[in-house]
Amino acid sequence: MALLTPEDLKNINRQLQEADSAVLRVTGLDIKGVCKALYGTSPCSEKVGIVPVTSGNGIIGNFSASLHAITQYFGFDSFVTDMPDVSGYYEAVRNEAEIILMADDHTFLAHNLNNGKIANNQPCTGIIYAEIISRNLKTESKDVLVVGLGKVGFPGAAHFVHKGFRVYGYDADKALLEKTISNLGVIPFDPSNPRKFSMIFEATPCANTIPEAIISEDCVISTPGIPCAISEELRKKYNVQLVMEPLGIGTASMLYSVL
Ligand code: NAI
Ligand code: PYL
Ligand code: MG
Repeated sequence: MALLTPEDLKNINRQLQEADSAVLRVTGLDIKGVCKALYGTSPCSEKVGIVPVTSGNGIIGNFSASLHAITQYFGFDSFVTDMPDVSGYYEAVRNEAEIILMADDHTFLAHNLNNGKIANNQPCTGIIYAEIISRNLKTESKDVLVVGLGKVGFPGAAHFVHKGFRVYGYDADKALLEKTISNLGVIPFDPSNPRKFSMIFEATPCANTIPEAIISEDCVISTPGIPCAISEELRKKYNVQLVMEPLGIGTASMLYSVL
């Protein structure tokens, strides 16, 4: 998994507010509204225990603090444990956490201890970023391009298929593309024979994966992928509506899904 850096998480509150405005412009709902529509749940000040994890590459500066800010932003009553790892988990439960948030280098989970529901960040991120595009008010088109069909992109593509979209898919990994074609029935997209899209969902760890030839005017690009999939120059030139944020939207999706 591509790991976040402390730099990615700088000014998380401002990044969340900007993402919320972008989601509102695209869908007519804010992030809370999209989550509520998607999962049929709403937070009620549930107590969330955030447990720092030292294994693998270790603590990411700003990660737990960002989760604290994000959970507060969405109406949860959260705290970061003093201790990491198993001791931190013990501390969270002893302090009456109802939901645990914790991440190592492979898995970022939300576990609701009251109802047993558990969520993984990658599918939850793919689904919410796809849901945002599927609620695009600006076009009647049902054509969407998904770039990157990995652990975030594949569930996003599946969500579009489930919602009745005509889904075009591309991944640099040919085997993964073939698997997605046969499992989901997506239409393979050939970058050497491009066409324009008004909706693009991108989930790769690479920059500039969206070339000019596929962007239409006022295109909506929804991308959890870090770094950004499109250059600032192209974004301005095509008046692209960009939904991109490093942690909060996916975390909200996880939390609403376990309520
Ligand atoms: P993954 O490694 O499972 O999938 C990435 C896919 O992108 C791979 O299948 C790879 O072949 C493909 N790819 C790489 N370069 C490409 C290119 N130039 N064109 C087309 N396909 C290309 O990774 P995962 O877990 O799906 O994460 C994707 C991105 O999303 C990462 O940058 C990750 O950090 C980010 N992420 C962001 C979150 C958020 O809340 N904003 C949450 C979770 C992940
Ligand atoms: C959750 C993100 C989204 C993108 N990449 C994922 C990532 O960076 N995962 C690793 C998270 C590790 C957190 C660390 C800590 O500070 O507790 N163990
Ligand atoms: Mg996110």
